[in-house]
Parts: sequence; C-alpha cells; structure tokens
Amino acid sequence: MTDMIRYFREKQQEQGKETTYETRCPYCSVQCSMSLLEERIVKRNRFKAIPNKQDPTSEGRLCIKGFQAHQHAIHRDRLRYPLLKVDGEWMRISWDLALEILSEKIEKTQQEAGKDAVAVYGGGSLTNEEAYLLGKFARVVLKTKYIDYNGRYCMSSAAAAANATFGIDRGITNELSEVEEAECIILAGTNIAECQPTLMPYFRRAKKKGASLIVIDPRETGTTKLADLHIQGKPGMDGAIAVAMLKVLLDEGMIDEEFIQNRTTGFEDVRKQMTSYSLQELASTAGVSVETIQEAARRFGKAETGMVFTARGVEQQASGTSDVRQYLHLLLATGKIGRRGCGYGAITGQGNGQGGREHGLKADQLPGYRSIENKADRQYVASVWGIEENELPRKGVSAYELFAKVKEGAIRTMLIMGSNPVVSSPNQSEVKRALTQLDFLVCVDMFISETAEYADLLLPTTSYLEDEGTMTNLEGRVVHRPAQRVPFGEAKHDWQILCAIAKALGQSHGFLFEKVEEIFAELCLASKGGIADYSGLSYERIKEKGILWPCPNTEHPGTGRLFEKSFYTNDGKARFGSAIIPQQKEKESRKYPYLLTTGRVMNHYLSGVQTRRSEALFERAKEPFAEIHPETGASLGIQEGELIKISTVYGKAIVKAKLSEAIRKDTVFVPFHWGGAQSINRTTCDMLDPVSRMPAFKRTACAIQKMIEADGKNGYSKQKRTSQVKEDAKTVPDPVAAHRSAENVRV
Ligand SMILES: Nc1nc2c(c(=O)[nH]1)N[C@H]1C(S)=C(S)[C@@H](COP(=O)(O)OP(=O)(O)OC[C@H]3O[C@@H](n4cnc5c(=O)[nH]c(N)nc54)[C@H](O)[C@@H]3O)O[C@H]1N2
Ligand SMILES: Nc1nc2c(c(=O)[nH]1)N[C@H]1C(S)=C(S)[C@@H](COP(=O)(O)OP(=O)(O)OC[C@H]3O[C@@H](n4cnc5c(=O)[nH]c(N)nc54)[C@H](O)[C@@H]3O)O[C@H]1N2
Ligand code: SF4
Ligand SMILES: [Mo]
Repeated sequence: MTDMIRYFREKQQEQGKETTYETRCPYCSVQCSMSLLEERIVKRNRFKAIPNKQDPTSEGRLCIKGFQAHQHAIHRDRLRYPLLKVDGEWMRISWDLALEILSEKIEKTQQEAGKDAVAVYGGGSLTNEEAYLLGKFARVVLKTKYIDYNGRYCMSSAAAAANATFGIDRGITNELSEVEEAECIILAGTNIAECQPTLMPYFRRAKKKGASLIVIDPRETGTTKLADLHIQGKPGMDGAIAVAMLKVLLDEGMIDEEFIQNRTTGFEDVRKQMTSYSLQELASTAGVSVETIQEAARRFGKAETGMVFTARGVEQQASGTSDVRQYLHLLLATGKIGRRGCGYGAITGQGNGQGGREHGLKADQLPGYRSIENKADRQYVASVWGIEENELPRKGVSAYELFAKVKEGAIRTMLIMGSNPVVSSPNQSEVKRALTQLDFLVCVDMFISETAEYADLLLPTTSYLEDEGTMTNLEGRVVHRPAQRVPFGEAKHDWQILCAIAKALGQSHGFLFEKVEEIFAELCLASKGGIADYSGLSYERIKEKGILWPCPNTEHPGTGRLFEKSFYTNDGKARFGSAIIPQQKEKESRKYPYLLTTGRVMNHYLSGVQTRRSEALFERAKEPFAEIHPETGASLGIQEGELIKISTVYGKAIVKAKLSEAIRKDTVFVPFHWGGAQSINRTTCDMLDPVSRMPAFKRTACAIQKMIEADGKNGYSKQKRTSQVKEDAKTVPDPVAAHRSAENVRV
C-alpha cells in the first residue's frame, strides 16, 4: 500500500468523527467561552461553535467573530516551520538552526552594543503565562530595559488615569452584572455594539429598568442607537465635554460634598480651576450645544447610581490621560463609585490586554502590577526570579518610542511576539524605516504579517485552539482557556519558544517548565502582595467561572466591587487631578481642514492578520472605507463608493468613500484593519500623550480629495499612480506563495 493510499484510507475511516474543543474566542476582552465541534470529512473539516451558557461574562453569547474564529486558526497560510530570510526569500529551516542563529545574533548584538541593544515587543493576545514569561525573559535572560507591548496603543491612558485617581487599574471596577443597577450610564468613545457585541444585553437590560444612556462619539454607531442622549462632539474634545459637565454639576449644586470630603483629595483646586471656564466656550470648542451638556450633566447628577465607561475614542489622544481623568472627576464629584451600580469601566480591548500589563509586558512594570522603579517591588520580584535586585534593568520606553530608539541606533535586534506594528502603529512610514534599520528582526507569529515581512527570522506559534493558558478579561476576571488541538506542523507555544531561546543562550535556569500550569503558579507567587494579586488563584479554582483579582489567598473569593471602603492610594482616598485641559496641538488648517479619526468595524480584529484570513469575515468586509458626511462629500465632488485620497502631514492612504449622515461634517472615520495602500496608519499622527505615551490615533488633521480629479490637477497624476502601485507591491506581501515555496526546502 502506498503512503498515499494509506493516507486516504485513514482519512475515510476518520470520516464523521467528531471532536469537541472547549475554548475561548481569541479576539476581544470579553473572552467568550464556547465548545467548538470539529467533524472530520475528507475534503474539509466542518466546525460548529456553541456558546457556553455558564459563562458569567458572555452569558452564553458569541458574536460573529467568535463563531468564525476557527477559520484563521485552520487557514492554510498558518506558519508551520521556522523560516529564515535568505537574499530576500523565505527558506524553511529546523528549530535547532533557528535557535542557533537567533542566539548568535542576540549575543553578537549585546557584545557589540550592550544588553539594551536587544528589544522585545509583546502583544495582548498572549496568555498571562506567556506575558509573564516574556517579561521575565527580557529582564532575566536578555537583561534589557527595552520591552513594551501593543497594549500601550490600547489601554495606557485609561490605566494611567485610573492609577493616578484610584491607585489601581483593573479595567472595570465592578462586575458587569452591576451595569443594570445603574440609573445613568455614560459611554464615552466606546462602540460596544461592534467591539464587544456580546455585552450589549447588559446595557439593554439597564435601559429596560429605566436607565438613561449618554453616548459620546463623533459618529452615530450601533451603540449610539441605544442612547437617550448622543453627544456628537469633535474628535479629541472629551476633556472639554467632561469639564463642561462638571461645571454644570457644580453650578447647579449636584455634587456630593460629603463623599468629596470623606473619600477624596484635591477637589478644592478643581473647584478653583472651574471658575476660569465658560460653559459656552467649552461647548463651542467641543462642537456641541450648551443645552446638550446641561442635559447630560443633569441626567447624570440627578441619578442615584451611575457608571462611566471609556474606551479608545477618549483614550487614544495626545491628552488621553487627562481626558479620562476629567470623566473620573464626574464619578468622584457625585460620589458614584465604590457602591452598587456605581463605578468606572475602561473597556479593555484585547483578549489579554489587561493581563499583559499586570504581569510585566509594559516597560515600567513587574508582575503583580509592581513598579520596576520601586526598590521593594524590585527586591521581591528579583527574589522570586533568583537574581539580585541590582541585576534587574530599569524602565525602558513605550512601544512607539522603541522605533525611535532603533533609528538612534540604540536598539539593533528586536523580538516581536504577537503584534503587527507596521499596520497598527501611527505614522507607519517611520516604523517601516526603523524596521529596515534593524540588524536582526525575529517575529513569532502564526502568519507572515505585514511586520513579519520585514523579519530575518520567523518562528511559528500555536493558535488559541492549541495553546492552553489563562487570560484576564475586561472585568478583571482571570479565566482559563483549555486547548486540545494538535499544533500545526512544527509550531510551538510562545512559552515553549521563550524557554527554547533561553536554553540556546545557555540560560535555562528559571525557564525549565514542562507544563503551562507551572508558569501560572510562579506568576501567582510573583504577584503576591502586589496590586494585581493573583496569589490565591490556581487552575483548579478558576476553571469553572474564573475569579476577579485581587485574590490574595486560597480562601479569598476574589473581588467583585472595588473601593467599597477605601481606594488603593497611600491615604486610601481617591485623587482629583488637574481640571486644566491641555491644548490640542494637532489642529485643522487650510491645507488639512478635516479631522480624521480611526477605529474598528464588527467583522475585523485589529491589524486584520487573523480576520482577513477568515472567509466568512472577509466576505463581509473586504476593504476599508472613509465615512464622510454627504455634504462634505458633495462639497468635494466625491461620490459614494469612489476611491479617495486621505492626506495628512504624515502620509497618504487610499480608501473608498462611504457617505453617511451618521458622522459630523468636519470629521472622517476610517477603520484600521488593513495593510498596504489602504492602511490608514500611513496617515495617523504620532504625537504621544505625555503621561501614558499613548499615540493620538483618534485625531489627525487631514485633507480629502478625489483620487483622480476630472482635470487631473489635484489628484493622482499618472506618474504618481505608478509609484503608488509600486509602493503597494512592496507593502502587500504574498505570504502564501512565500510560505509555500519555503516549505519544500529543508536545511
Ligand atoms: N470588531 C472588533 N472588536 C474589537 C476590536 C477590533 O479590532 N474589532 N479590537 C478590540 C480592541 S484591542 C479594542 S482596544 C477595543 C476598542 O473598542 P472601542 O474603543 O470601542 O473602538 P474604536 O472603534 O477604536 O473607537 C470607539 C469609538 O470612538 C469613537 N471616537 C473617535 N474619536 C473620538 C473622540 O475623540 N471622542 C469620543 N468620545 N469618541 C471618539 C469612534 O467613532 C468609535 O465609534 O475593541 C476590541 N474589540
Ligand atoms: N489607527 C489606529 N491604529 C490603532 C488603533 C486604532 O484605534 N486606530 N488601535 C490600537 C490598538 S487599541 C491595538 S490593541 C493595536 C493592536 O494592533 P496589533 O498589535 O498589530 O494587533 P494584532 O492585529 O492583534 O496583531 C497581532 C499579531 O500577532 C499574531 N498573533 C495572534 N495571536 C498570537 C499569539 O498568541 N502569539 C503570537 N506570537 N502571535 C499572535 C497575529 O497573527 C498578528 O500578526 O492597534 C492599535 N492601532
Ligand atoms: S470577539 Fe469578543 S465579543 Fe465576539 S465572541 Fe470573541 S470574545 Fe466574544
Ligand atoms: Mo486595543
């Protein structure tokens, strides 16, 4: 019997065989759990996702992305073997060789240019165990201070604001089940309907019980449809909106003096600062009416209970940290925190964006949300890691600033694990330039992403169906993700890859894990006594429903609602910050008269590497669009569906016009899930928030033009079109072909 015949015989015998995988959706922060049924059939296996009714967060729901998540995980583009770039071509190599080459490069770089010349860039899709191990690997094995992660682009302003105000950052301060207890809910810069769709029923239930919903967004969205009041301000104006609301609360005596007195500090300065503001001016800079602000403030002020949620619309601004703080002031001033139906939610984005920053992916953090600049924190973590405190590096720089360090020559080798910064970073051309300047780039991914195209070495990782671990969802609930599917080809789990690199560098000590659960046990120990204390958790305890941290001992039930008695600051009081809102430096001008804001659509996830490979999702959204008001379109002679050019001082992108009355006349919205010439991050502003170092993805002054003007004067000239096409060819790789040809070569 030839191998071929045996293969088909075996396949036939397997026909109809069904396997069930218990898993969680790999995408957003809700981390909906499900059973995935796989039925073997000769040509194509059939999959069916069944949501888990017992899931306390998703309550048994899945959105379209969750139902289709397996499609990318079984896609034929999945990387199966390590690939090395030789003269611009990918070549399959063995793991042994890959690890040898990588360790040599790391050693050479560090000998020549010092430990910090090797940098690490992580991602919020990594499990807690992998995020923890990557942080430990950077600090203990590489001994580099340069580590950060894509969560910097995501949650950092909310995290900075919550830490400054409450002394802790746990995403949502309450369990989601409390949402329906709130009488007034502010949703600022969050489009839950498309981004966390399975959470919508929480808000619908609140409304049914009579809650008033205020949504703040420059566009009408699925979320604003639920609103009783939609504040359609200009991008970047949340600080002004929240301060204006606080002014009304103060002027109309709707503040809780007793709460302010007993549980907060710093309000007197805010009270003084408020006297310098005029409501009329604030409203007009924000592009809304005074009446709308008054109504919002009154709805919130008069409600007995209330919650505020913010997401990237507010946070991804050059003033993101200050803007979030202004919203937190509304909660503190009205005493709507630390009790039932009252609280704050920074709606976490990525599957494990929350856990990533709790366990050491951020430049300034050690596990347990400890600070890398605090002596006692350093001593404790060093003792768990079996090193001296002074061996631990200090804090490095933020994700986007890592690329500046490459350009300065300070960083020469980079390891990217779980991110696609070419598509997801602002001012893309700078990032591409930095990547080409590296001596060596290694990417650990499931696919050849737009960033992996720039790599010298690619290491294949496993998907959510194959890789077990824990994730911390948007509630702060630590949940377990089982995984039973056999890895593709020679792909290894991220944690196994880190252990293998440590071994190749001759530094196995502390990286000899057999099972992922052992890493979790070490992480829990490393977090003990920290703010994000996981030390009472174990796989056994969290397997069923997960547990909300802090959970400081094995008897502790976890913490549902935070701040009932005190805050996590030194004196236990919440801190008001300055109510002076920073001036926006990115401004409209004659040349760039509109404001570009960016974000998401339901069918795609982040840089799109995964969802563009899902047939069902890609079919529903093949390319990006620019949402423009019909009057703006008409004034520029732009027709529905035609290609337009969006230009900013940072670059240009070509997208289709989508004329819609849902958006402000001075604003353009483009989703960022695509690479190549349609990638909107070619045009976004790279200004960073001074505190959080978050890029200002949500406000860039731009010009809009028909791609080809009738008179040929202003649009793309023939010669420009040709160069554009050439550039597209460079930026849109053909990963399938590259990978296929590489598979047949073995070294
Ligand atoms: N379908 C889908 N879901 C996702 C993701 C995805 O890529 N696709 N990504 C996940 C991740 S990592 C994240 S971080 C979250 C993001 O979740 P969100 O933050 O909700 O998503 P965005 O679309 O980036 O922005 C939200 C809204 O902010 C509005 N906005 C823009 N500028 C401003 C402004 O200046 N002020 C205010 N108030 N609003 C503004 C936009 O119009 C948009 O409707 O979603 C998660 N879920
Ligand atoms: N203009 C604009 N830009 C933005 C935003 C915006 O609103 N507007 N939002 C920002 C936000 S909030 C975020 S979170 C970032 C995210 O942006 P990215 O960091 O680029 O996120 P992903 O697209 O998830 O990239 C993940 C990469 O890792 C791979 N991957 C997935 N899972 C794993 C895993 O478990 N292990 C490994 N090793 N690899 C894995 C995927 O195949 C993919 O190539 O984008 C930011 N960029
Ligand atoms: S994308 Fe988010 S809401 Fe949708 S199924 Fe996945 S985890 Fe749930
Ligand atoms: Mo994010």
